[in-house]
Amino acid sequence: MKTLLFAALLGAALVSAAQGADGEISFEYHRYDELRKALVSVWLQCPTITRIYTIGESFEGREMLVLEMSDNPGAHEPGEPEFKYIANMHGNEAVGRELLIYLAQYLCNQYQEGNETIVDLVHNTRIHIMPSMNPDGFEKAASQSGEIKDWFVGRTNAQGVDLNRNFPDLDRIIYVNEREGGANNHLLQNMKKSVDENTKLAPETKAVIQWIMDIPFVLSANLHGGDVVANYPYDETRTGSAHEYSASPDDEMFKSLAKAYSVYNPVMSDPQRAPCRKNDDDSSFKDGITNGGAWYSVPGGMQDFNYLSSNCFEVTLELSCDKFPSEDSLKSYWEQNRNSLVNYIEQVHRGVKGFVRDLQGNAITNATISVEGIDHDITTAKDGDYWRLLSPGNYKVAASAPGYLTVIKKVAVPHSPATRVDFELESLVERKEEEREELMDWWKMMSETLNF
Ligand code: GEM
Ligand code: ZN
Repeated sequence: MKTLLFAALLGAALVSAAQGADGEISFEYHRYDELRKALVSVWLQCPTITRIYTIGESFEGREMLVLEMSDNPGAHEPGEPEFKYIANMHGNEAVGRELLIYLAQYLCNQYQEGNETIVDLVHNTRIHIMPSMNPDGFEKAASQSGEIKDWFVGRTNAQGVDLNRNFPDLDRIIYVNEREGGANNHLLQNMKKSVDENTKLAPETKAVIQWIMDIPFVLSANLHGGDVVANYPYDETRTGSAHEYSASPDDEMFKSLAKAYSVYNPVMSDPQRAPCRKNDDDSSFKDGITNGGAWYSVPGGMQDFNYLSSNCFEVTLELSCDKFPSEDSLKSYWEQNRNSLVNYIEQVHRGVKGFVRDLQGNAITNATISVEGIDHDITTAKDGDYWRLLSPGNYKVAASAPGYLTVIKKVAVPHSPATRVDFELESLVERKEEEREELMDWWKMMSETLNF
């Protein structure tokens, strides 16, 4: 992933950086070039805590830009969780795209003003913000003349692929594994080659898969439009039926995550809210949240792919009845969603976190963290660091790795912050050596006592 320099844009961006410094956010739509400029001006305004990079290119060659925000941009800090927001996967769903630009500006402004919540968040989290996963679709949708946009134009990428149906369908695999036994996590592990060679995967999908594989994301959200609800896994039903509650092993936590978003959005959480359209079936919506399968089954979606291929928990946020509302409504969408967007990032600091090391203090990468009663393991990252999101309660948490003795610990988890639990694993080779020495000592003692 390369850092962009944007030398040509500096002049224009410096002007907007100066405007941004007084905390002003301009609530307007950003076409591709304007999106680039807006991100660059955040970078110029907050250079010590931001970085811009691209994860790849769209089919038509537009960059898939990410603004990273952290006290140490460009690096994973051992023990610090990583978070991502992705919007505009459906190019015609424009609200999320704009909200993420405003969020980047807001976080930068608030950081500079010393807002303690934001300063803490930026110091303790690595936040990645991608306003547009489908820049080609957006340009197509935005270039329609007039205020009213077609419901579908620009939804797919430039090849006509619906990116939220284009991910490897890992739900099908997990449902077989649930019945017949098999891995309960990281299901892409032996399929990486087939992803690289798969011609059905759009370039945008491939870039995001690679991104998910490269960075130890803990939590994310995928911003959509067309309804108002926070949707959580699983998205695809077990039986193939069109509507059926499809709980994941982390159903409790996912409900809590979805609520952490909906509760601060007064429209989403309004029990009196009328459906977006008269004939919509919102019967699965409660407290502004819904299980994906209960709403309608989605195979090949990005949300479940995150959970089943990596350690990342993702929810899907539907933010507006209109997919491409008029520009003068953008400010009110920001006001509805601002606290939710910040509160949702904070959820990354829940559950249990820590390090898994050997007795010499060396990191154990790829160790398994399992929680009794939850059939979904997560794994340690490069430095042996892990983050296991959990709702409040008492748990037995085990750390294991091939060649080591498993350690199990009892942990009490409050609502937040995350409880720190480190594990030291003894290698089986060392254990065998110890046992051999003990046996030798015993034998020596016995032979001396009995005077052999
Ligand atoms: C969605 S995704 C959100 C809903 N998920 C489920 N399981 N119903 C899509 O991709 O169809 C809606 C959208 O396009 O925004
Ligand atoms: Zn969508």
